[in-house]
Amino acid sequence: MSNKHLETRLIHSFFDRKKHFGSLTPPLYQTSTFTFENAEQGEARFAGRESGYIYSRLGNPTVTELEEKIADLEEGESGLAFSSGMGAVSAVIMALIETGDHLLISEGVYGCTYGLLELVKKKFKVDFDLISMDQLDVMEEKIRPNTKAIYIETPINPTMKLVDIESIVAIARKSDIKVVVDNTFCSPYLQQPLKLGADIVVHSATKYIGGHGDVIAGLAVGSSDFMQEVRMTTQKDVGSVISPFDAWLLLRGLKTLAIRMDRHCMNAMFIFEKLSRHPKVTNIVFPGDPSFDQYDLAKKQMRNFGGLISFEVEGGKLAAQKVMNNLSLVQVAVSLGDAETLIQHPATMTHAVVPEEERLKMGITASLLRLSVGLENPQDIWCDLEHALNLF
Ligand code: 3LM
Repeated sequence: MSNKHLETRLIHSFFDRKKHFGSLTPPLYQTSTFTFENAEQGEARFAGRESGYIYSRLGNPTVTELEEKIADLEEGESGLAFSSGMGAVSAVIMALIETGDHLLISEGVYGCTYGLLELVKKKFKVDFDLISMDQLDVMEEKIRPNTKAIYIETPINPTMKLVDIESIVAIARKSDIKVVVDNTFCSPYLQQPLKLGADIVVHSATKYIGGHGDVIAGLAVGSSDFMQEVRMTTQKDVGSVISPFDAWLLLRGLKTLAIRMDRHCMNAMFIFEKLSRHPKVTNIVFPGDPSFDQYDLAKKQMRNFGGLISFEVEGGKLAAQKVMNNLSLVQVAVSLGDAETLIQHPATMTHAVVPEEERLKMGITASLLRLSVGLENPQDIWCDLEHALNLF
């Protein structure tokens, strides 16, 4: 379907409606297993001589529809769906590494991704270096013969720093190093890392792709060979598969991704302009800020600037907590990309697991708040934020 615009591809399906009574939306195959016509057919399917479904951990038609759709949207060869974003991240990382390997990681990643890296370091002796991705010469120096992959987020959760995907890919290409991009903050509507040369894209689909705060899920896209390896090893045998119902909810969420993202971006720009003029806001990071030092990069690799803003208030943790406690419309919650505007305190919430020294190097201070601007009327969001800031 790649010859149509992304907005159209988000809505239309791959399945053959004629085979499903003309059903407009993809049918939900809420089944754990699939019956065989006879023993021989079961044997042939297990042996791979005959295609067809066997058991929903190995594949399910509703899930296939979602996997084909995300591959199409990211313009990759093959997609896979998982029971969470961490399911996608861990399956991809585990498929890439062997004991003794080394990884380069953007200085700043989601807290549980950092936790996973610490775990594989301890259990499987896979070392990693956190690198400030704007120092490309330092990065080249850190590449070892056993470096398997460069894993980045852009924008980085929650510091909103960007990583230049094309520059990273150029360095990785000099050796046989895979580039993995966590595209959660953008969704394929705002950024398509594979088109910039990355090898694998992962998503927490819990966020913008689901968009309604009712699903925990993950997605990954890459070459057919690599995704098949993931499917048959770190997904099938480890077992982090999405339920058919959650896949169906994501297919529903995707239909409105483009209009939701446009509104998230518009609202975030409005809130950024207000927040940046507020005397109690001491620092603000938003890729759409014309004075942001990566503004040109944001314009180059993103379609628009996204719905997330991070900002600091004077007075450290207590001041940040007071602001959160003074809000009433904006909800104090982790996660992002939902219709509701959400605020959280990364140092004590999403990134609490990262040791303080690393956290500060990443730019996650005690004063930092992360705002996921929702779909409400932006005046109402600002009214609530302004009130909370004025009160502390
Ligand atoms: C959060 N983030 O509030 P799930 N990659 C990125 C993410 O932001 C996340 C994941 C992967 C948040 C979740 S914190 C307890 C809540 C960039 C999740 C993992 O497994 O679907 O949660 O995705 O920043």
